[in-house]
Amino acid sequence: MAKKILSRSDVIFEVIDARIPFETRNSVVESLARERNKRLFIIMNKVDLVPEKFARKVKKEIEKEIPVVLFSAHKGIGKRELENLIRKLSKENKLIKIGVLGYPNVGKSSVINKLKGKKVATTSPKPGMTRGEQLVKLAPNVFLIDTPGIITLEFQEDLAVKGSWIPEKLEQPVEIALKFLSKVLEKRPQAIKETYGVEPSPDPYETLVRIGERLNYRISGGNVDTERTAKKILWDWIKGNIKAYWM
Ligand SMILES: Nc1nc2c(ncn2[C@@H]2O[C@H](COP(=O)(O)OP(=O)(O)OP(=O)(O)O)[C@@H](O)[C@H]2O)c(=O)[nH]1
Ligand SMILES: [Mg+2]
Repeated sequence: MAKKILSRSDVIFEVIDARIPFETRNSVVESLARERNKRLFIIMNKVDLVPEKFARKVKKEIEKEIPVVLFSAHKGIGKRELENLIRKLSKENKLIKIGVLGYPNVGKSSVINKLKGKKVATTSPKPGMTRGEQLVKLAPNVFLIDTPGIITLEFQEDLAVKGSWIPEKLEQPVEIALKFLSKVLEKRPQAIKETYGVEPSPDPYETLVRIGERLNYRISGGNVDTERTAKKILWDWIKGNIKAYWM
């Protein structure tokens, strides 16, 4: 499907999640764009969830290779800049189709809705919302193509940390939440306190238990329901409730 959409697009917008910009750069999208000689731009969405300084630093780094627009579909940041870019691109072609691609849940449909100025594409915190492709007319000669998220061949745990996987569908949510927590503990432990009001422990498992106690998620007998806690943590990450980010 990625190949089909790529060959039909004149330009590619690769949407990434500003919190985990490098992890959400999609190697399938980037290599296909390169192979087929398509102009590629990175839309770094959800910049409302990271400090401006961090976003600028990432932009500078990625722009060694690919132009980047800092964007927030929620706050409207970067809308003007992206509109100008599209206008410029559309002057070069009579008719222009822009394929909007990227991992699940990075906000592809939300970016399209923001540009369109109304809700034309369905969005949801649930990864895998967009199923088929959808052509959205932005101007008489400009079309955006909304697409389902593209995942690459990688471990389920890595996809889960990218927010590309529905937590309920994970085989081992606890292990995956621990992997995610260890990343947060390394990069921005205060996010745990901010979100859950508990002190993080250097040990991810202990941190998970503290969060479960605070949420009062228990199994019969009184112990913490680690599985339910794990899923809640992963959902909070997907929903942008945990303010962590890393390069
Ligand atoms: N904080 C924040 N959340 C956003 C932003 N853009 C999208 N989201 C949220 O991210 C989630 C996914 O958005 P979608 O637009 O459905 O993402 P998508 O890439 O189309 O997802 P799939 O169709 O599942 O691949 C939703 O809960 C959105 O509300 C943004 O700029 N900031
Ligand atoms: Mg979508």
